Amino acid sequence: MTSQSQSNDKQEQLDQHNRKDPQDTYLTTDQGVRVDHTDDALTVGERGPTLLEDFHFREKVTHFDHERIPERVVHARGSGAYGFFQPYSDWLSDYTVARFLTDPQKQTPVFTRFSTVQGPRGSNDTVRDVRGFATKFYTDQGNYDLVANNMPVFFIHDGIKFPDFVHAVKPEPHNEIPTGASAHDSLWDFVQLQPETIHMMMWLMSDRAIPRSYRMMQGFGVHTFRFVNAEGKGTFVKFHWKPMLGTHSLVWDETQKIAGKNPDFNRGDLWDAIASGQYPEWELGVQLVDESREFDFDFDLLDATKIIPEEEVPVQPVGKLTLNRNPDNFFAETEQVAFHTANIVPGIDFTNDPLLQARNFSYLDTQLIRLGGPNFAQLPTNRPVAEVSNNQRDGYGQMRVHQSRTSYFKNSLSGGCPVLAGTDNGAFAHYQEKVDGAKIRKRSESFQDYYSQATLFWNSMSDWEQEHIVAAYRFELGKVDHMHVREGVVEHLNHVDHDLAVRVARGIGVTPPAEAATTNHGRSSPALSQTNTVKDTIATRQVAVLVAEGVDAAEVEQIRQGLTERGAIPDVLGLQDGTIHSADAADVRVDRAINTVASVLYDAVIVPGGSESVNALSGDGYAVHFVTEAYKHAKPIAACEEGIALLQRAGVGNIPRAGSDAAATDKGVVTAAHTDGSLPADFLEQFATVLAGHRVWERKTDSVPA
Ligand code: HDE
Repeated sequence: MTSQSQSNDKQEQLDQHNRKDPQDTYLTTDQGVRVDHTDDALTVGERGPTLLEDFHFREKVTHFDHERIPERVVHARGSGAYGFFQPYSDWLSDYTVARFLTDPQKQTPVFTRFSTVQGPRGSNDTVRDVRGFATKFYTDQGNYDLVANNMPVFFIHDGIKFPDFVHAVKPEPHNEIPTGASAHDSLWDFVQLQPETIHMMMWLMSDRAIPRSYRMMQGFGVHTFRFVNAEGKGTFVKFHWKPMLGTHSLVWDETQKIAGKNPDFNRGDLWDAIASGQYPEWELGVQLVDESREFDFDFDLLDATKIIPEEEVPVQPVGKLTLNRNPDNFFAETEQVAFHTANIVPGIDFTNDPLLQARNFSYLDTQLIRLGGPNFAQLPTNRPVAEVSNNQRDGYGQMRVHQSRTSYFKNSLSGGCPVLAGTDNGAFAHYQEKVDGAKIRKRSESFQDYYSQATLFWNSMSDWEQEHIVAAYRFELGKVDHMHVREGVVEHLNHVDHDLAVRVARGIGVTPPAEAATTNHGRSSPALSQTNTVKDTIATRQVAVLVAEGVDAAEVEQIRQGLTERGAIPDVLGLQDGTIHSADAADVRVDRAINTVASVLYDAVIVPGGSESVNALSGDGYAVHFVTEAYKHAKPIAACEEGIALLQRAGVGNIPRAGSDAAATDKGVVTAAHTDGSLPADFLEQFATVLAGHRVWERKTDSVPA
């Protein structure tokens, strides 16, 4: 049952109708007949054939045989949670009649599912890929789905190309390789032949494609949608989700190692944060554009390969999304949830963005095959809290028992029910847009600028972000067998930025272009850089504290407490699990043995003092590698007194120590000497400041062997 703090209309509906706890029940067949034996089938004698009349065996195995449904054709691997959305105020009511966005008293229940795109259900979490961020709002006016991604643009601008794009990015058809990766010939062949992909490819090669956590990534509705107010006036709108913990990413080498050490890294992270009460939160923001300004931009608002730079149209905060409840059952809830861009409510409407128009067809269509028939809206996670009443009947899996002898409109036999509503009692009214034109297959000229915004993105990146982008292009294109494909991509990059093209070309055996194909316009949008994200919290950061017999117990306790108070999660890792002892025989609880984890699963490392402990750790290859690898991945590292020796052993450079030149030391390496048996007061504060910045990007680690 739902706890009081998580209770809302949706949870009460699930409590009443759908949750099933096996506590205090007998094992039965699907027909409710109690079963006394389920380990041996009914056979003729102890060694004879199995009998057809064993209804329990046949039902059990038949059910099992049918337990798989088609996975999503894209976004197959995902993870979801329930929560609520609450607006800050009613300021949006001038623009939209959607009450869930305008009533600050109202908490609207939601279900959000995050996903990767390319890989199958069983693939790794930390692949280079776009992440889905789909939210179903169970509003009083019906379900509204905001089916978003963590990147604000898309690969193509017309949905008719979507099957081509997906076929190109998915594992290649002859050998079904690679899984969960875009580094292969067919994707890059598609890219070099479809330059509208280039802006999105910049995002995909950036660190946005390897988020540290679903809780630390932005979400974007991508398309220009439309708000409609009480007077029927429309306003263009772009939706943004901003994570309260900031937008942070992993390092590419790290992601590949995590894929082996913990393929469920992002899914587990979401689950654990919610289970421990550290609820993830995002702020919903909107960019609003008056319809009179439709043609005021140097790109087309209907082109989903373009952003509206935040510096041109600010993102205005609307309210907050909080996820506070994990599902009870992955299949029933997360696998069966069905999103659809056309699930909209009064106050929100579409535009003629050709990508959006195609999606409005695709999502309903795909649910019919995936969920096996037209009644999937009755499944528990999909069911609206708003009343549903219509003349749609029958079909596979009909759960309702409709009463009355009519299932048609108009009728007189059932008093005309269900009756039509008007806008005064909440009916949806389509926005009245005048459209006039010839039937043609031709995309507007205003969609044809493929490079300007790719250049804007590149110009907005800090040095370290640009380095990561160049390295990503080199890695991906370095996996492409066909040289003409590599060359084709470099040619496009030369339209984005000459320096970018030259740097990529040099790494992949392509002759660098002699001169720029287009002059870089020099504009940038600081909001696009992760350098400018939230950096004032260490909440939920995982910190490894390395210990062995003889560790300074007081320090471990101080570290544990200091980090926990700041919302971080210390994990005390020992050479073995259980309880160990300090030099003065105090007990130290080890959370887990170091060889069951790896540095790539943590955000930072601390080595407390204690000579015996540090000697033992320094003699253990796994512990030494742990520190070296964390250093390589630009993570904050701290050591107390004797612990500094482990950093030296691990090859950590520029360690700050008494007498060392402060300017030459590594800002991300924090050290402390004991003062009166305890850590200096500012030690953890200094460490927390570095950790809040996520990584120490200015650290040069190319020569670190890990
Ligand atoms: Fe999707 N997309 N998509 N997509 N998409 C699906 O629907 C599709 C696009 C997105 O957690 C499918 O239920 C077309 C943009 C998310 O269940 C399918 C086009 C954006 C999810 C489909 C796009 C998205 C999907 C597969 C181009 C970001 C996962 C299974 C016209 C704004 C939802 C399903 C979940 C899933 C079609 C482009 C986001 C086949 C045809 C742009 C987050 O219907």
